[in-house]
Amino acid sequence: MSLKSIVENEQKLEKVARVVFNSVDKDGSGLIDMKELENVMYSISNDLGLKPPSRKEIRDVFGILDSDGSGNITFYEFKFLIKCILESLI
Ligand SMILES: [Ca+2]
Repeated sequence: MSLKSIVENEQKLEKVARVVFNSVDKDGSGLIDMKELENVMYSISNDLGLKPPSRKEIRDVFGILDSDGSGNITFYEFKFLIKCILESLI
């Protein structure tokens, strides 16, 4: 399964995003908070061999993703992040 085929297929994207979302949502609340986003950003940058994100970068990403300003990231907001990450890797 190529990255391109995931990005271009809404159902595949949904499936991938759901698996990642559940692994990020450590407390199973159905929402991702700042701490949970911080953990995932650290592990992604680590996996990709990039330097760890700064607090500002984490806050910026959180602010972009939390588009309604609720203080949590919903699954749909998160799915958008996954799509952007995959697209950046293609
Ligand atoms: Ca949570």
